[in-house]
Amino acid sequence: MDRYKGELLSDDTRRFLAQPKRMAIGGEWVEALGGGMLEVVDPASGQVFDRVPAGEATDIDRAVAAARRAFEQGDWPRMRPVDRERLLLRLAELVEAHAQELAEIEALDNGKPVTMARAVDVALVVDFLRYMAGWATKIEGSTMEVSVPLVRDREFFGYTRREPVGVVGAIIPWNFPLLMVAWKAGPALASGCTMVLKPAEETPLSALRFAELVQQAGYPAGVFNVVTGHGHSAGAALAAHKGVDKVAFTGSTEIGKLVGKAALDNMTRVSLELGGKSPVIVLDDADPAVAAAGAAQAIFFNQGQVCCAGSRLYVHKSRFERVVEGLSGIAADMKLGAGIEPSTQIGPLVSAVQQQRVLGYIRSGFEEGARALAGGAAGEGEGYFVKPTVLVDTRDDMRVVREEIFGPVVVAMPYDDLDEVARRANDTPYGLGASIWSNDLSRVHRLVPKIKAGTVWVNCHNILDASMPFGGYKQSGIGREMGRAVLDLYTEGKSVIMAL
Ligand code: TXE
Repeated sequence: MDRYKGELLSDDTRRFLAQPKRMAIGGEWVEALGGGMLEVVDPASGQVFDRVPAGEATDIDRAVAAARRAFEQGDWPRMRPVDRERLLLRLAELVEAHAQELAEIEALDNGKPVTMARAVDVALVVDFLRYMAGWATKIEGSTMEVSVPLVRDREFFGYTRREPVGVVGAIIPWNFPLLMVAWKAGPALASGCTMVLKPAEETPLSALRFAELVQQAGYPAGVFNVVTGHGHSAGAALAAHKGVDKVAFTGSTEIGKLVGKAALDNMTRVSLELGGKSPVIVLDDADPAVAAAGAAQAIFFNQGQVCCAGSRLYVHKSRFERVVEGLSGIAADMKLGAGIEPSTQIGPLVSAVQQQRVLGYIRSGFEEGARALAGGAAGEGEGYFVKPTVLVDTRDDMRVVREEIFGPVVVAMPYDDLDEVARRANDTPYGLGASIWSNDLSRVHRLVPKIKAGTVWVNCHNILDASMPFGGYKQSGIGREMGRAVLDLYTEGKSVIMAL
């Protein structure tokens, strides 16, 4: 465990790692009632380097009760919108001040390159919290002219209000642990909700550190609670809890369906951000070198563990050889290593389970006739590495083309014409993202409406901005996070009609 004491870690991170981990419930730092603990594993070495409480249903009960109290009593419900804005700005400032520490925690816990964690994950968190802070004072209703045919002799006045939905139960995955905390906490805290967060069992650390910063920013006790624990116990209890008013879930489509059903059983509002199999479509006018670099970034960013990763590459047949060659060259040159090493470009996958899942997909591709132009195997060493992999000779019916792999594996296929590629791009149960690579504006604009995906990028991929709604068509989910759109998920509409 020398790595964790060595020069690669800042003093702040070492201090955080050294302290015993407890859950944040009602302003207190508590152990799980059942006393259980979860081991936190370093994906670069397979070694356990920390432990967090294994919260269960009873812990969820007390966290929801704390969130309910904070929602209905005390300072939070009386707080002015401008004060909620000030608190969120303060929180953003604290995250920014601790950017390096948070990036190091992400790199250790998830395996992702620390440089990326700082430049992308933490930077996006800061931007998003600031963006949501601005909305706290801009949650508005409208006034209406109400006229009633039956009662013509009376005048009416109507207006709408948007009220915080209440207690939010947020369940998040391990691929962007801190960013997913912010995607749920930003709108919840801006709109006046309180929340209980259940981070992924693989990556609980940054959520706990974030909870400390929430406390430091001055939020009232019980507004933001964290219960660490397993999905099948703590997660399932949160999704089905009658005291929760809104469930916000990001994760697999399979679990998303369970969570959605459990929430709807109580008619709890629910938003789901789920899996994807996003196409990257290269038109015949695209510069092959630019397209190859773009396709590499689309799939290899975050080791391919991105819900909108560009995992299916469709290249016009006139450009196919050159783009795929360029992409394979980039893949072969990428430096694998521990996320905490500053020179690492590709870290390990998050867990042994995920590594085996991804290697299993690669094997199934080979069995069905695919060929690897790069990668195709585990990386060296103890960690859960998978080499960046480019598969060709794939057909549309293969599992590697149809199913979400969630690793650094892309399938590359040639196509003939635009109608064909639009049909094949849409031939998937998912619809989260897509990118089009071309400078031919007319054809790009004709293609965009045909693609059934929540985000279409043109000459870029995986670009996110706080102001741009993000979410999926089809089995990629329900609802849009970020942008103005997210406020609808965290507020309830009320129509007020008054007879004058
Ligand atoms: O996800 P899960 P897993 C996809 C990706 C990956 C696969 C499996 O393809 O290979 O899912 O990953 C909590 N009730 N994505 O198993 O299980 C769990 O504790 C309530 C895509 O890690 O969906 C965690 O907090 N909650 C995805 C969260 O759900 C439950 C990101 C996500 O875990 C639960 C992650 C239950 N019964 C995986 N079971 C994306 N779209 O970004 C688990 N959880």
